[in-house]
Formats: sequence, C-alpha cells, structure tokens
Amino acid sequence: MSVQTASHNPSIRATQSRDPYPTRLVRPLDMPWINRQEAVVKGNVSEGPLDQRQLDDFERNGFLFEPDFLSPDEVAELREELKVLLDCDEYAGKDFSITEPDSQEIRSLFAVHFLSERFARLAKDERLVGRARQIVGGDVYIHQSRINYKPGFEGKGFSWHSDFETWHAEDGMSAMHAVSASIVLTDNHHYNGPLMLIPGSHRVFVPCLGETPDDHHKQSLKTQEFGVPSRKALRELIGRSGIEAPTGAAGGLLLFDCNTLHGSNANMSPDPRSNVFFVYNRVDNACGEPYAAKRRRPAFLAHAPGESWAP
Ligand code: 6CS
Ligand code: FE
Repeated sequence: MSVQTASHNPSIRATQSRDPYPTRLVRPLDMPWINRQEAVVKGNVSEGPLDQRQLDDFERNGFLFEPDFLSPDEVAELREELKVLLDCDEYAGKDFSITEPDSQEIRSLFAVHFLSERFARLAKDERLVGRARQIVGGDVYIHQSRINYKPGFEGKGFSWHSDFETWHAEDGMSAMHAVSASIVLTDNHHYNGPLMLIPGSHRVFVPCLGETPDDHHKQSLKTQEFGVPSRKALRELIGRSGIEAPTGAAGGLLLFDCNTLHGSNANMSPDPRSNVFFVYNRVDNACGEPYAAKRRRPAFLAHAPGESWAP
C-alpha cells in the first residue's frame, strides 16, 4: 500500500508516490503507523546457528541478546584495537569520525571494517554472518559498520529511532531485509547508557515528520531531530510492550532488526559503554536512490555490495 504524501521536491515526490514506507513528511498521516510488509525472520532453524527458540524470540521482539558470544581473549584483543582506533590522530576531524555534541570526545567511528583488519575479520566471522543470513533469508553484505564509544560522563544519548527509517529515507534501502549485530566491548550496566529497545516495535513503520535537511547526517549523528517518531506513537508502543535494555559483560551480542525502535540515555558514569555494530543487508536489497532526501549520503554511512572504501 503506498500513501500519497506531499513534498515540494519533484524527485522526492515521484519516489514517495511509490513508497510503501513514506517518512520525513510535511504533515502527519491520519494513522500513527503503517504495518510492516516484510516477514521478520526469513530463514529457518536448519540454515544457521540460531535455534528455534532464538528465532522465535527475534521474530516476536525484534531483537535477541546472547551473553558471552565472544571469549574473554577475543574481547581483550578487540578492546586493544578499539583503543588504537580511538587514539588514531589522523582520523580526527574526518567525516567518518563523529564527536559528541558538546565536547571533542569521539562519539562514533564509522567504516571500522575498512579501518581495522581485526574488525574486518570480525565482520566476516561466520558466527555473525551465519546468524545474519539466517534472519534475513539470503546472502548479505555490510551496509554500515561503526563503533559507538559513549565515553564516561561525556557520552550523550541517542533519540528513539528506527535505523530502517533513516536508511530508507536517506540511503535508499527499499525493504526491511537488514539486521544489526551489536557486540558489547565494555560491560553494559543499567547506568552507563545501554541500548534500549521497544519489543515488537519492528512490526510497524512509524512515519516521521519533517523533511530531511541537506547533509542531515552532519547533525543527526550527533543529535537526531529528524527521523524521530512522534511521542504519541512511542507512548502507544511502549505502553504495549515496555522498554528492554539488555545489559551484561563485554562480549555479549545483540542482534536487532533494522526496524526495531531503539535509543539510549547519556552515560553518567565513569565507565565507557562501547559497542561495535555491523549492519548486514541482504544483497538483493542493496540501496538505491534515497526515498526522502535530495541526495545520497557519503559511502562511509552506506556501503554498496563489494565496494571498498578508504579514509
Ligand atoms: O544514520 C545512521 O545510519 C545511524 N544513526 C543512528 C542513530 N543509528 C543507526 C546509524 O548508525
Ligand atoms: Fe540506531
């Protein structure tokens, strides 16, 4: 079902008229959300490492947390690599290195599977790729990778959002055939800004108000104001299923659907909350023209299948 929405930009207007997931609207639709068109789990228990209970949990909640996914030795090695990347002066000021809104502390570093051989190896690890393939139901490529550092005291939060809403609007990702793998590299406690998710929210697409500003990512990766669902929709969805914030020791794996609403609070503790994220998109769902933005975002935010990238 496509919904007629208004836009002043002819190319956006043409795309939006065919768009099953209209967003960045000039005025709200007369319903708070649109039902998801795609199945959630497309593979089955014989096609990968996840068992039926895990697949059912992901199907129902839109995410799955596996504690102790990596061994302590692997975690120690990755934390070393995290520090090397964080201390790399040549990345300072580059577009793929994002600082916190009101400090020079690093908030996120993108394209880490191209910056680091160790993270490249992790991105290709069959324990991850096998899970992603099983969930999205086909071969995958890395749409985006990043480290969110969330440093102690300085790490600010992330507003509620659906990654798919951004990737659809700004990167031209057509359908919900992508899954994020977030690996906890520092212990996640309830007090250092763990990722919070709304169970079941992946089943609806919440159109967001406000046309996408030019070069929106320069603002949104620090503080996201466009692509944030209405409080009415959030109140309704949270009222139905609450908020979950998987916590646990470094080495845990959080798999979450591209459309599951999530966000996080500021880190008010001395302990950093650093996670590495790999976004696995199904190859036949490779991104095209943005559905609700004037131009594509830079390659460090939306890689093409088989594409290489260098800082
Ligand atoms: O714009 C993006 O692609 C990024 N923004 C957020 C808040 N989460 C997903 C992604 O890293
Ligand atoms: Fe996100």
